[in-house]
Amino acid sequence: MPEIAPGAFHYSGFLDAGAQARLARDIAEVIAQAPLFVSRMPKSGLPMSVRMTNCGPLGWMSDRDGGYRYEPAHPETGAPWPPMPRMLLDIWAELTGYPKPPEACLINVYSDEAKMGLHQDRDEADFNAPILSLSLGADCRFRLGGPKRADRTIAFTLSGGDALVLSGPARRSFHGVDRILPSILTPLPAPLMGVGARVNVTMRRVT
Ligand code: MD6
Ligand code: FE
Repeated sequence: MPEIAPGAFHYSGFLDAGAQARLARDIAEVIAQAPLFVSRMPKSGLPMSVRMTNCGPLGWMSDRDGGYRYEPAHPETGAPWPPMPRMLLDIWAELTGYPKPPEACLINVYSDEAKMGLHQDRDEADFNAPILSLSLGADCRFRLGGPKRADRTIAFTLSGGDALVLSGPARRSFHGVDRILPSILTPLPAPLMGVGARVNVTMRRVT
């Protein structure tokens, strides 16, 4: 039932309201230590519409000259990323069963107008490890395709509290966020209120 395409698992309502509030508190603490920043597209230098930060040993970022990559420290403060909250490590173990812990956790913050173009997560050395995402706040229209950009896609609603695992054949599938759906009725839990409309965290193995 949660397998929406081979290797792609959508756990609708995985986090109840209490768990969403605890995750929001953990993410607010990460943001307090590692402020949100704006990554830029390689070459063009155009800013992405999401703001981001990271926790764990490595963090994902992008800028005009260095391109997409993982770094051990925040691009603006120079400080190492804060540790990954226990709750995220536990959920990784529960949903992926992968024998090693995630090395990177990217936190993306969407305004009502933000989106994320169709992309593959391929800056990691290990494609055998799944990627696990958790969402908070507003619903979004999420699009999932196949290993080639031109492959047929499906679209579905990803809501606050949902988990999504891309593993096996879906690990290399193109995916993106078409748009954030109206957020008045689905605000981010208290400690994140006002930061944006939607927060998504993705945990990965990198090396
Ligand atoms: C987002 N998610 O939900 C963007 N990537 O805002 C992703 O890019 C993503 O949800 C890999 C695996 C799961 C994901
Ligand atoms: Fe992705």
